[in-house]
This record gives sequence, C-alpha cells and structure tokens, in this order.
Amino acid sequence: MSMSGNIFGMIVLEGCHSDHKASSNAMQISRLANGEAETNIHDPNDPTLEQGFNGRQGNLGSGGIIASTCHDYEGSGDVSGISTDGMTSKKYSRQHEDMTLQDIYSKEGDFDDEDDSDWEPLEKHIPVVKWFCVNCTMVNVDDAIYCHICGEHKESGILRHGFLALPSQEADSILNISSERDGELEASCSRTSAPHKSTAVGFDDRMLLHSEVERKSLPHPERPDRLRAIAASLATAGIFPGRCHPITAREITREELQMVHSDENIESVELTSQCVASYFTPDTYANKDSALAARLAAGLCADLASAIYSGRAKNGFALVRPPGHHAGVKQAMGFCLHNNAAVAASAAQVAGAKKVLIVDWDVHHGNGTQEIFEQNKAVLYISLHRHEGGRFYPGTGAANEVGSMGGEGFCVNVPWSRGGVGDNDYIFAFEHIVLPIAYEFAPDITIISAGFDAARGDPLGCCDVTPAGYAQMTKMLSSLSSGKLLVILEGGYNLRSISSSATAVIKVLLGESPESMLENVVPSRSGLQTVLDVLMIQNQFWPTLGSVFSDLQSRWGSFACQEIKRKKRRRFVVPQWWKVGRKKFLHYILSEQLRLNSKGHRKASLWF
Ligand code: X5A
Ligand code: ZN
Repeated sequence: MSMSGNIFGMIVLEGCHSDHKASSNAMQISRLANGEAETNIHDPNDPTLEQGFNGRQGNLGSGGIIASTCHDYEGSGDVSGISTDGMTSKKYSRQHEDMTLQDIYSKEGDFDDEDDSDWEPLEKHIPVVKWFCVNCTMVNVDDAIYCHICGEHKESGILRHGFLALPSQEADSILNISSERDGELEASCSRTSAPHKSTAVGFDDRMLLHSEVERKSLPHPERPDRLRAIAASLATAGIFPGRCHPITAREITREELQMVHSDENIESVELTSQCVASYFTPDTYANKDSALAARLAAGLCADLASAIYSGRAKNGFALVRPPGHHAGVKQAMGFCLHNNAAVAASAAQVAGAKKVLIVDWDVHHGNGTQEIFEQNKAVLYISLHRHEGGRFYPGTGAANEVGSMGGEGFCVNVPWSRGGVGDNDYIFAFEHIVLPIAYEFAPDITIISAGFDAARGDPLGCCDVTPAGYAQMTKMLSSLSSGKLLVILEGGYNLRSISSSATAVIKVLLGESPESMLENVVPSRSGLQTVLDVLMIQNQFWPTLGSVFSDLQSRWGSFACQEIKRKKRRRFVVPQWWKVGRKKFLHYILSEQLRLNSKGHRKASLWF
C-alpha cells in the first residue's frame, strides 16, 4: 500500500487486514503475536516525524517531573494538532474496552515517562510519584490529595461505586425498552393530535466500544466513561430511562454521510475497522469498533433530527461519542470521526427543514462544521469558543470568519480571548449576538453542538460555565423553531461536570424552568470586548445588530475603560492556570514544593 498524498500518510502494518486501494489518512497500528503492538518505526532523524502531540519535543529525562505525555489536550499555545504529525513507537496494552479507566490504570502504577513536554523544567531528574485523576484524567503529584484541576479526591470511588452504574447489561435493558417504546411512539404519532410528544434521548452502548488501544501514561480524555457517567446521572435523576423516550441507534448510511463528507473521510474511517488501532492525528484514535461507533452516533443524530423536525418527538438529546464537530469534509481530527451535527442538519433538510441553526457551545471551535456549511445559507452556524487569537485548539474561528461564496453572515464566531470564561459572558453573548441573529434567521430546527468542556472543572477547556448556565442557554434557544431543539453531545472531559451539565440541559428539554439568570448579567471586560468585536463584523449581515451595538456602547462603554484601569493595578501573584497551561502550572506548584522541602520547611500545599 502506498502512502497517500498527505503528510501523515498511511502506514499499514501486519495485523491490518486490508486490501483496500483507497488512501487513508489514518495511521494504523498492528497487533503483534504476543498481544503487544507497535507502530512502524520511522526515521528518528526526520524532524517532521519526531514531534509530539504539541509539535515540540522537550526532554525531561527518565526521572522527569511530570509524566504528562503526548496529551497536550488542553491545547494552550497549541494549534499544531491541525497538522498531522508522526508518532513514536509505544507500548500497547491488551484491549480494554469493557474496563473502566480505574481498572486499566490501577493494574500498573508505573507511568512511562514520555518526553514531549512543551516547557523546560528548572530542575531535571527529580523523581516524583504521580497519580492521575479518575474524574478528569489529569496528572497530579503524589502529595496532592485532591486533583489540582478538578478537585476530585485522589482515592475517588467515582468509577467504582455506582456513579457509572450503567454497565452493558443495564444498557441492554435500555435497548429493550427502546424497541418496545418505539412502537408506542409510532402509534401515538400516527394519531393526528400526538398527545404526549416527549423528549427523545439517543443512546447505544456500542458507542462505549470506541476507546484508545494504546496505553499512554495518561488515559485519553475522550473515553467511554463519559457516556457511562452521563447515563448514570440521568438514570439516578429518573430522567432516562424514565421520563424520556429512548431512541436506539442505527448506522448512518454511506449516502447520508456523503451529504456532508467526502469519500476520503468516509473511507479512512471505514478502514480503521480492519485494524487494532489507528490514528488520524496523534490525538484522534480509532480501534476496530470506532467506525461502527461513529456510524451509530451519526445515525442517532440523523434519526433524532428528523423525528424532531417532523414532530414525532418534542425535542431530543443525543448521548453520543465519538464527538463530531472537528470532523470536516475530508478529515477526521480533534477526537472526531464523522460530523454528527452536520449529518443531523442534513437529515433535517431531507425531512423538509429549509433553515437549520447550529449553535456550538463546545469550548473548541467546530472547524469541521464551519467548513461543511461555510458556503451554505440554509445552515446558520454560530459558535462560541475559546480562541485566544488562534492559539487555542484548533486555531480557527476568528470573528472575521463569516462564511464565503454567498454564505457570508451564515457563520458567526464568538472567539473568547482567554480562558476562565463563565456563565455571565456566555449569557451576555447569547442575549446580544446569538438570539438576535437566531430570531432574525428564524430556523425550522435548532441543533446544539453541546460540548461540556467549557464547564467549570473541565481539564481541557479551563472555563467556568455551570450547569445553571447550560440550562439557561438551552432555555434561551428553546423558544426558537417552535421548540424543535436537538442537543448533541460533543466534548467535555470532567465526568462530574458533564454529568451535571447534561442533566441540567435535559431537564430544560423536559420543560422544567431553570431559575432565571438573566438579571444582573455583567460581562467580563474581555467578554464584552469580544461581543463588541463580533457585533462590528456581523452587523453588515444582520441589520438588527446595529441597535444592539449602539445600545451596548452606551450602557457598557465606560465599564470597559474602568476595567482596564483596575487591571493595571492587579499584580501577578499566583499564575492563573488557564493562562499558563496546566503543565506549567503543575510545574510551578511542584518547584515551589521542592524549594520549600529543600529548605527544610514542612511541605506546603499552596493551592488548597
Ligand atoms: C470534541 C473536542 C477537543 C480536541 C482537543 C485536541 N475535541 N487537542 O472537544
Ligand atoms: Zn471541545
């Protein structure tokens, strides 16, 4: 098999049972006879292949302080995930799809020290015992009792004691309930009055099979436990199963995928089912079941969209993975294989929707969704995301990316310039950008690309949106398109945060009113600045924004100046971790501890 045209190429090794001639951009990894697998060993002198996840290769030495590996998932100062780069040979574990993270990682305490840090430690060769957080997957120093990112206890039983109490046997019963109830739903829908149109929830436990084969020193944040955690939280609240109508997944067809993806995407994903492990980019993995999971995720989203548009369901929540919004026309990336929201939008159009709104509140810009609909006036894409002038993954989504080739104004980007953004900024942006544009557009159905990685406690997003904030945003969108609202899970990597956020959102779908947060919405200065920037740009396409802009100028103009003065007085005391990135922050904490220790002081915990 020859290398495909792109720089990543396709490296097929023994164990990949594929005769396909088609090119693929997935790197595929074989399983060796002894159960270990390895990648093709590339030329170590080739600098283009020797990069880590973040495109830089630091060296901590074998006793490096932090075992944080290739996973610069946080993406601070990192846009290189867009380009594909090589990977080094690693050890592989046997497959562990039915194990929880804790099972897998408690087996072996020794983290392999991989050297790809993007910062230089002050001191090298200082052995420190590390643990990773079962709730958010981030690495911690042994001294810490609570995770420095999310606050979870080191000995958390979150994965053991019922929190994820939805193992496969119980998921089976969901499938049964689902098929029984499908009949009921069909029956009720054939009546003209459709008495109990309910909230539909799409879930299928085969999506849990998608997991990373390669054992890294840290678990991959996009892991099966994410769905287990949300499902368990919904079950505990009596919401699902219980108050929602379950929808079983079906695989999306090739024809449906072709509405939004090129053959390159479709075939490269398909090919991964022939291999034990494949990589599209260093952070976007596949195992032999990933292609199936991706087709089920997309199929569920398509079915939900058409059920909601045609009135068979009131609204819905797609509890799916792998996520989708980074998957573009051709490429899988950013943990995403097929673009679920795009497929859903297309299914709604097939069902008759003329205008589709996609609101993307995942903390990352949905570059894939933007690319797919860039030139399309029938699909309005509005994304709010951490951007930092292009330094935050995936680097796209500046305010001046507005659509092209007649689609200008049908792409609206709200790019936050920093981390730590919370409810107030989001709701402020909803009030002044998202809702005015959305009402003027008047969609026939609204799809939310609902990542919960802007949630408080998320290890990648490092923002501060609360479950109440997500509930409020859902409420604000639910009066559009006669309430035809489909929420699709995208990212979100703190199990507790995603569970409580998703539960709060579904409660709103079920008709519960969140306590209003609309009074006293005071944006941050930078949030206000972003909103004003966006209004300046989008106001040429959405006339209604003109009055919003002048209104804001008069109400908040002086506030912006005040804040600047206040900021000048502020001293930089402790690094704000969302600014420096978690690795640097952890190193700061560590070096501070080591300094104190070496001076004979008691170990000080500086951050709790
Ligand atoms: C779906 C999602 C994040 C990718 C981050 C890669 N992807 N550094 O949240
Ligand atoms: Zn995300």
